[in-house]
Amino acid sequence: MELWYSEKHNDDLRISMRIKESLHTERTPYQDLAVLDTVQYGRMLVLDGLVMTTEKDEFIYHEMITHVPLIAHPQPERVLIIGGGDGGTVRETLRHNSVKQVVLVEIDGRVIEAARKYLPTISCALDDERVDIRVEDGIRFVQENINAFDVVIVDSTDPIGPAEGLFNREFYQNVFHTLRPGGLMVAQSESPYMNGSFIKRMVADVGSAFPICKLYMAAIPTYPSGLWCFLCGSKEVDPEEGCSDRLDGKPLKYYTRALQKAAFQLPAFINDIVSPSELNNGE
Ligand code: SPD
Repeated sequence: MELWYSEKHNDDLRISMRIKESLHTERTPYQDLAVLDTVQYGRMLVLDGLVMTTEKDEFIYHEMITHVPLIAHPQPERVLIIGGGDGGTVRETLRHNSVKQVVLVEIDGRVIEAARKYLPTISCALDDERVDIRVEDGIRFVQENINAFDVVIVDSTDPIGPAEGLFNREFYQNVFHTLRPGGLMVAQSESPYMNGSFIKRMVADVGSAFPICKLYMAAIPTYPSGLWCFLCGSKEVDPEEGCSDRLDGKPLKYYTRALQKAAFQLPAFINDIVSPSELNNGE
């Protein structure tokens, strides 16, 4: 008998993947968690019925959410990751030799435990001595830690359930204050096909907290529509730029130095959703 995972993207659209085996399912205090072994994408972490990451395509999301802000910063030493309990963003952050400490604030400790057990290629850097893991609420963490980080990466789930409070103006203002002078943040910001009005609101909220607000994209096959956005808020540096050789020789599979700028070139339909005057792209 064939076993299929089916994810509902809206009332008229679902995507399905054939699975070899269900490795783990549980209800954590925050969400439904599953690890499935798929034929096409290898092992896959699913939270509340939505794909978070898979062994085969995780490199795209994790490299792009990490290296764009870290290369834009001239000397990132302290990095805060909110969410990201699977460890992929931690792994990429530690490729930057300038980084002295990574604080991972994940509200759901079960995500970390499941990733350690079932997704070793993604969670492999969680035990690095530079990593400080806190199982707590990222919303409160940024309220209580002022002027503490060079880069903040909001590697959250979708804006429903436990991550809802990571997508509003007050949260971005607190992220601004948790950053040191010259710091910048990036937040995963959903699909421009499926969530255009949500992205527009997010741009308004980040743009009200940061003087520089830029949107960039990557193609991620297992996320709804396959096209994904990331939103950057920066105090000072232009996230399209960056001149570090920190990544030279590292075994990357998606990010290139040319993409640092190219990822910010938006197609016309996104410019129709968020007009260039609402963003600083290309300035
Ligand atoms: N719709 C999926 C959005 C998931 C974004 N976060 C993924 C976490 C991977 N570290």
